[in-house]
Parts: sequence; C-alpha cells; structure tokens
Amino acid sequence: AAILSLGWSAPAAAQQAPTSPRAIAVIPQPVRLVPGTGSFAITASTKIYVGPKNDELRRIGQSLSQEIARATGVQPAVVPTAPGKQQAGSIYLKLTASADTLGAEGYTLSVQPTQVVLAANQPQGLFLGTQTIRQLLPAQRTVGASLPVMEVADKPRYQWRGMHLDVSRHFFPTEFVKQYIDYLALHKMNTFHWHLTDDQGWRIEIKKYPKLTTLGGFREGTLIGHYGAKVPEYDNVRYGGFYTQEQIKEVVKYAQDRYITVVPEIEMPGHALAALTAYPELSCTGGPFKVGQTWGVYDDIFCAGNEQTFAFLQDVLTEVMPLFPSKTVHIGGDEAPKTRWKVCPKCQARIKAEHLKDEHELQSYFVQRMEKFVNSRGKTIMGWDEILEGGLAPNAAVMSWRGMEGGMAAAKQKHQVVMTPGEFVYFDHAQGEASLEPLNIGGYLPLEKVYSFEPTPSELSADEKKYILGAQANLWTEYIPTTQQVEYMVLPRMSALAEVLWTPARQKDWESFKVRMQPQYQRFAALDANYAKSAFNVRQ
Ligand code: TNX
Repeated sequence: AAILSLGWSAPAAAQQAPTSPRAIAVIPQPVRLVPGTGSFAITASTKIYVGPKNDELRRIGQSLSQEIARATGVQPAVVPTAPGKQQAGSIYLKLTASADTLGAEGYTLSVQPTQVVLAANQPQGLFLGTQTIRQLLPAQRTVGASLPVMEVADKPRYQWRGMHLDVSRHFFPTEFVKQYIDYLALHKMNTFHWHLTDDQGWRIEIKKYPKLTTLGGFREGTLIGHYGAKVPEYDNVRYGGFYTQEQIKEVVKYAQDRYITVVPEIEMPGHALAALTAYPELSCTGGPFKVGQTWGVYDDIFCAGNEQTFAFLQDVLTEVMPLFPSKTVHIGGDEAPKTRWKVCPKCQARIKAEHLKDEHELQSYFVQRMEKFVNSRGKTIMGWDEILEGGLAPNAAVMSWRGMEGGMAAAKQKHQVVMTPGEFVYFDHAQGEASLEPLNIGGYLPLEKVYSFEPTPSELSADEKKYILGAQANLWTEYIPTTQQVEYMVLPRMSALAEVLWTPARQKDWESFKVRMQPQYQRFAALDANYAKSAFNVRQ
C-alpha cells in the first residue's frame, strides 16, 4: 500500500537514469517510477526464474524471454526454482500473496545491477509488468543491452481499457486480429471489442444457421467513398469472409494468453441487413434483401413482432456465448430506425399486447427479452447508448458513443458504463494534416485530443463515478479496407488512449508523452507496424 500511495515523484522528462544511455520511456506512464544508478546487464547467462510447477508463469516467462531475445539477441532460459533460492544476474517473476493495493493488474518491478524482480498478486499483473520490461529494452536489436536501474509500482486507473474493431464493413483475417491484440497487449489494454455483425457482412459461423455466413458473409461489391459515392475499382467485386468457430476459439485463446478479454458484439435489432439477407423471414416485410453495399443506416431491421426473431437470436447467442469467456456480451442496439416497426401489424400488435407506449419501448422490450436470456446463461449484456431510450434493461451496461450524456444518465441509474464518445475516441476520424491523410470518414481527432480525454465526467457524484468502468476507442472500418490502414488509424492514438486509461489523471503530461513517444515509434517500426507518421503534423 505504501509504495503506491507515494504517488508521482518527478516529471517523466526528468526520469533519466544518470548512467543509462537511454531515456526511460514507458507508455502508459507507470504510477510510480523511481530511477536509480547503474543498470542490469543482460548476458548469455541471464535466466528467468518463475517458481516451480506453474505453467502460467512459465508461459509469461517464455514471452518475456522472447522479447529479450528480440531486443538483445540472447534468449534467457526460463527456469523453475524453489522460492527463496535466488541467483545473482537473473530475472525473477514472483507471485506475492499479499492482498495489497496492487489489485489483480498491478505489479512491482525492481531493477538492480544484480537482479530484476517482477512481483504481482496475479499472473495478469506479472504479464502487464513484462510489458513494462519490454519497453525498457531497446526497440532495435542491441547487443549488450541492459535495463536501467529503477523501482516501479504500478496499477491501472480503469478496469475497462478497450479497443474495438469493426470486421463487418471490411474483413480482416485472424492473423491480423491477433496482431491487433498484440498492439493492445503492448499498451496494457485488456479488452478487445469484436464487432462481428453488421449490415455489410455477418462474420461469425453459426452452425444452426449456415446461410448467415454463406450468404450474409459476402456482398456483391465494396464501395469506398463518401456515403453513396462509388470508387470504380472496388465495384462489383464479391467481397467478404467470416471466422469459423474454430478460428474464433483460436483468437480468444490468443487474447486470453495476453490477459485480454474478447467481448463479442452481435447487433440487434438494427444493423441486421446481412442476417436478413440470409433469413428474410426475420424482417417485417419478408424481403428479399441484399447484403449492404453502401455505408449508413438501413430501415430493414429484425422484426420485433415476430417470435421467430427471438428464437433465432437466442439460438445465435447459444452458440456465441460459449466461445467467449467474457461475462459481457454486446448486443448492439444502436441506430435502429423504427420505420418498419411503425407500419408492421405484428409489431403494432405487440405494442398493444405488452401495453407499450411506442416503438422505443418496443425496442426496450426487445432488449429486455434478450437480456433475460443472456442473464439466464450467467452473462450480462452491454449495448450502445440507444438502449436507454424506452427504458434501460435492468442489468444492462451502457456504451456511450453519442457523447458522454448517455453514459452519465446510465451511471445515475446505477448501471455500468464504458465511455466511447466520438469526439475523443473515434479512431476512424482523421488525425493529421489533411493532405497527408488517407480517405477517411471525416471528423478530426489529433493525438493531443485523444490524450486530453477524461472518461469520468466531473458532473457525477463520487458514487456515480464508480459506475464508469473505463473507456475504449472504436474503429469503424467503412473507409479502412486494409490491415495497413487499420494500423495507421490506431497507432499512435492507441498509445495516447492507453495512458488516459492507465495513468492517474494528475500525472498526465502531454509534453512528457511526446518525448516518450519517440522510442515507441521505433518500437512500432521494429514491429513493422504502419503507424501514422503524420500524427504530429496536425492541422493549423
Ligand atoms: C455510427 S457508433 C455507428 C457505426 C458507424 C459509425 C461511423 C455506432 C454505435 N454506430 O455503425 O460505423 O457511426 O463512425
């Protein structure tokens, strides 16, 4: 407890170990980092001790060993050892039994000339600590590298530190999704929100409804340009793809090994055109439909008057939920036009039978039915802030995207909240000087603006603030056709968001962040990541 309560001691720019040739540049900035004198040399005889009979620690040790090999050319052996038996010149990963303020994700790191000790309450804390060690290593391979002497005590500010990825508007293969997860891990992010279904493509195999992917997973052409405009080279080319359940499991396992929770999103009742193309009987009109080829919002949504709709969505979730250990299932809920429901006899009959006021209450009825089902399977739902309209489902968490207001309203109703306001964390917006930017959806979100984001509104009372779990950035991919461009849009803005979500607000320091970003850029380059070089070429 004591070590963390000491708080911030020196501005990061001053945190240069006197005898170290490299500045200490960790992103996100640790809660407490006290540089010392000298360094710990990594040599051919350096070992990583992980304690006996612990496969999880062994795996964490192994990943650290690989990072060290990448940076130094020498690969330390990962060795189990009896506790208490320490050997000079080595790195120790230790679980500490003390129930102190470090929590599940916190860690302490002591770098001395003779040894390195990384300690945490949970393996997750150790893993996060190894990400700090990784950033103390040189970005490019350096023979004879060392770690600067220091003492670190660290833990996150928020429990939900997320990144979203829309794989419907454009599809990205599992290899890339894993790489995206790697970027999250480097930034100590812990939640990956996987937007798996939308109007332009259904991307997850559902065995009971094979047409969801055989028909709903592909569209006849891809349009890139402003809403409705066409870019000829992408026209009339069959476009699509989907993940098999085996592939989903593989990605989830990959994320789990990096202590990242994968939250699946299955959109309802709107953004459902791909599903309705496969099963038009779930719509109000009966179709037929075509998987969306243009961006925007479609009037045809799941029919709330049709019992089949609920049976179908329950079947889908019955297959989806076991694939994801996440307690939270995202059910969408955004941008569901009530055009069809207003004139659909079955929907109107339902409104009457259930004594509902209007179509907004009908959507609320829809979401509450789905919530009951999800809750009965031991999970909870999350939805975009539209689920507030017509009454919030009793246990639902809210993801606030149309500003912070929805999140504030939900917190006041004692519902959990994740903040994703467009103004601060929509990474599909442009980030630099216009002439340097690829075609994008518009908007302008430079790095410094992301860095200035404060997820907890000061208007909330202390009790209400507790419902703000954290925040995440969303990456909608209408204008992002390639994995290279995904990297461009999220890097380096993910670095700024990571610090917003991890580092205590009083320690945020944009000038220091800019300095610490320099080695981070080198790290991106070493990873072959297409980060936005224009990030600091902001519009005048
Ligand atoms: C609104 S944000 C949407 C998405 C679009 C995005 C474009 C949200 C919940 N819905 O369907 O892709 O705008 O920025």
